[in-house]
Amino acid sequence: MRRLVQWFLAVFTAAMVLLYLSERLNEMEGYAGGNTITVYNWGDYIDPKLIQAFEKKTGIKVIYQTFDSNEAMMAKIAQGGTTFDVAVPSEYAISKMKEEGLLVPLDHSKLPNLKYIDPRFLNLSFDPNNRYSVPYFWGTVGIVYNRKMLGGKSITSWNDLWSRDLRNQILLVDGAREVIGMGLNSLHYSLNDTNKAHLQQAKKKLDALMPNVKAIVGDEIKLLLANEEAAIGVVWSGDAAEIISENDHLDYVVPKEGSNLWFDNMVIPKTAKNIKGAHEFINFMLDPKNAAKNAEYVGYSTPNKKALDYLPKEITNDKRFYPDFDSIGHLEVYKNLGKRMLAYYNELFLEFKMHRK
Ligand code: SPD
Repeated sequence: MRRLVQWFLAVFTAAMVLLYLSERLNEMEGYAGGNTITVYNWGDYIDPKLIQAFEKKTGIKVIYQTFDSNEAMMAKIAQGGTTFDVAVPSEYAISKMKEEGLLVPLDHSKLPNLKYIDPRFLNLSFDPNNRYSVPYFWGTVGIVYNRKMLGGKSITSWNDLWSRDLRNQILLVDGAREVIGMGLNSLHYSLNDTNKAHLQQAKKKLDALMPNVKAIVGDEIKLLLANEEAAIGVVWSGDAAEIISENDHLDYVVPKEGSNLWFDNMVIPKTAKNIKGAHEFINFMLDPKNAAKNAEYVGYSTPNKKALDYLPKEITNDKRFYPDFDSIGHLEVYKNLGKRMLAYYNELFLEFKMHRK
C-alpha cells in the first residue's frame, strides 16, 4: 500500500512539474518571439496570400480562425481558454473590451507602419491615442440592389424595403446592431437609441418586413446577391464593392434616413501568448503594399493613406466606397451601449429571427 502511495505521489509530482514547465514555455514564447501566432478575424476578411507572405518573411506560423459577429468574438475571448494573439473588433466592441480588461496596450515603437494610416482614422473616441487598436478596414452599412430585377427602379431609403413589391426579395446581414439599426433608422431614431419603447417600435416595424425577407445570412450573402437569388441585400459596404465588381446590374446606396459608419481595428487580446509576434503581424498588415493587396482582395476600404497609391483609381475614386467625410458626417458610429443594452439589442434580434420560423 505504501509503495502504491509513493508511486502515485511520484507520478502526480512529475505531472505537476511538466504542467508548470509547459506553462512557463508558453509564457516565454510570448516574449522570446515564439514561432506561432493565432489570428482571430472576421470571415472573408484577409487575402490568404498575405498570411503566407508573413510566415515566409518572419518564420512565424499563423493559426487563423474566424468569427461572424463582434458578439461571438467578444464572448469567446471573455470566456478564456483560447490563445488569440490578434483580433479584429469593431469600434463599439473595442470600447467594451477595454472596459472589461480584455485588451493589451499596444507598443507603438513596434508599429512603425502606423504612420501610413490616414490621420482621419486615428485617435477616434472609442480608443484615444490608439492605445489598444489600429485601423484595419472601414465602411458603411447600406443596401445593394439589382436594377434589372427591380425593373430599373432605384432604392434610396430604408423605408423602400417595406414595399409590397419586394416579397421574398431581401437578404439581411446576420448582425444584431445592423438589423435593429435598420428598424431604428427607418423610424428616424438613432442607431444608439437606448429607449426601450423606441426599440420595441423598431422590432415591431421589422416584424412587418418579414414577408419581404428571404433569408438572414452571413458571408454567403455575397454569392446569393451576385447570383441574383434576391434583388436586395442589406450589407456592409465592402461586401457590396466585391459583388458589384462581379455583376453590372448591382448598385449600392447608403439610405437617406441615415446609417452606420464603422471602423474595424486590429487589437491584441488578453489571451495573447506571443505579444511580439502579434505586433509583427499588425505592423506587416499596416505596410502600404500589403494593405493595398488586402483591400483589393477583400473589397473593403482601407484607412491606409499610402496604400491608396497602390490601388487602381477606379477603386479609390468610387465615392460609394471611398466617400468624402463631409458627405458621411450624418452617419452614426455604434457606441458601446453597455452590457445590458447590448444584450437587449441581441435579444430583440433573436426574437426577430425566431419570428421567421
Ligand atoms: N466579411 C467581413 C465582414 C467584416 C465587416 N465588419 C463590419 C463591422 C460592422 N460593425
